[in-house]
Amino acid sequence: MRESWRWFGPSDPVTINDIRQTDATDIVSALHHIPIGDAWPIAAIREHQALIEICEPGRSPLVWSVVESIPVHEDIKLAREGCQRYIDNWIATMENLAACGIKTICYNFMPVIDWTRTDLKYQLPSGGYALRFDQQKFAVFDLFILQREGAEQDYSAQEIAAARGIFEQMSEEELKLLTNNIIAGLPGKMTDAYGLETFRTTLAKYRDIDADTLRNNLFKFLECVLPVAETLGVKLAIHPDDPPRDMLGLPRIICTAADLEILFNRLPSPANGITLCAGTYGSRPDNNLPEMARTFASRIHFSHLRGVIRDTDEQRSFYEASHLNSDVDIVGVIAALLAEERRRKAEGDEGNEIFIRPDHGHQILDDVSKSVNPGYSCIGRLKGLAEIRGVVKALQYSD
Ligand code: DNO
Repeated sequence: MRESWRWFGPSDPVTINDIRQTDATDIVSALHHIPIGDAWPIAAIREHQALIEICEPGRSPLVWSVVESIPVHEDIKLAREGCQRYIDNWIATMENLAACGIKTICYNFMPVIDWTRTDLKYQLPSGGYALRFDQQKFAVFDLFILQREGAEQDYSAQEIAAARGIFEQMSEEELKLLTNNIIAGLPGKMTDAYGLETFRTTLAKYRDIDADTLRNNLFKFLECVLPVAETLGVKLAIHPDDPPRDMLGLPRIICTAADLEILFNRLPSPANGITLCAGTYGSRPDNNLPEMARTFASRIHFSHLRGVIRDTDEQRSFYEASHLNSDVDIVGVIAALLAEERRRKAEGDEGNEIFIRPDHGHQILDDVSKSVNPGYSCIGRLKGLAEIRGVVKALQYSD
């Protein structure tokens, strides 16, 4: 198991030398400054790699091992005429990364929005802060701020009334914040930031795209990408849709074990793999994470370890809990990942380790007064990593 840490590049308030002090060995990063749809040139990849890998003699080395993510242009998701150009660019990026030795690639196929939360500073009983997704606030956005055509059909009369009540209580400031959280996107997002009007226009492009169509568009994309990935020895790791269900009238197709079965039955290529994001899949009560980790073990190249606690009365709402105390059985997931690594080793595939990273951390201690990318605090993530590391050691000891 390789301990990795996400770095957003030179503007990340958590520097490479800070990360070095966590004792993580691998870096997860991307070229966020290159416009979505363009190919990443080798020179730009090498420049970023040098920022990560060149260090003073005697210091612990860090390696850029995982890309999170190469964004998939909306035209590919929509299978629009002319999208082949973007697929070719995506493949060129993958080839260039492989030429630089970076061969584990996370990506996602979420239309229009990437990962989404309604609250970025949800206060915990400890006084620290977490990220939260609140279904009622999301309904406020959808029904009363965005005023999406047909939105009322997606909510019960009771839900609409509750959302109206909340909307009427919210200040201008709060409404603006909620809107920004949803349409401006969160760090690491692989979609553009929108204004309300462009957001509506972009959503409208998906009017005729249902889940089957979107799935077919993913297959068309992968049919072009997988053969090249196989030749290059690249492992692709699709990230689930977060939160894992349809939203804003958009289909979301990587949400459950059943979705993954469909993907692998259709495209069994060994290059076709997943990012097991425990927190994302775990925000649905019908996903059993240790079981998913065992079922799809050979497909897991990368894992985001974190947990969520779902509201008891509204299971679609959740907050990001501490890494080990949540509704997600992280210890069970880690045990399954370690078992898979033992299997790979026994079969002679020793170097094929799983990259894990402590996903989103709380904002605690010095994080609170610093500028922090939501979810990507230093101390909060380090606490998560330390807890995960403890579990790994304990499980390895008892083997
Ligand atoms: C959130 C992340 C996502 C993820 C992309 C993967 O913290 O897990 O931003 O990086 O959606 O493609």
